[in-house]
Amino acid sequence: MAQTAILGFTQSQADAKKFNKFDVNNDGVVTRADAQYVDHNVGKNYTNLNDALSTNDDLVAAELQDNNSITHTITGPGSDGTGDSDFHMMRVALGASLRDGDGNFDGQVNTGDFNVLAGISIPVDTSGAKVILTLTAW
Ligand SMILES: [Ca+2]
Ligand SMILES: [Ca+2]
Repeated sequence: MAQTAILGFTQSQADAKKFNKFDVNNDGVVTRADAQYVDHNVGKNYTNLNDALSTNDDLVAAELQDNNSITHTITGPGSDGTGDSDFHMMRVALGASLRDGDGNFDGQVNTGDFNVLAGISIPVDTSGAKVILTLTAW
């Protein structure tokens, strides 16, 4: 027998309660802000009390694979052995709206991203000299 409604809800009410797990900041849309949310929680584990107390972020929402740890690499150090990572899943969900090298998640790839990736702060070069970077943050 096909189920046409969830007990206590009409189908339209149940549909309205559906959510997209990639909307990790729960603002109703999946954007680069969700990727940034996952990114700044990489390395945390929502079952670790110190990690949970270290942020106001919802670590359960940022952990997309349901394996406790929030990861950003699919192999090697920092990976969880699943062959995927939370950030990679977010990246796939965003597609072309998250560009390679967009380290500050503003939709542009420029010197601002270099500063983020290098962990430094330098003045913007206004001399007209071109800086060509090929960066991949993930
Ligand atoms: Ca969102
Ligand atoms: Ca950027």
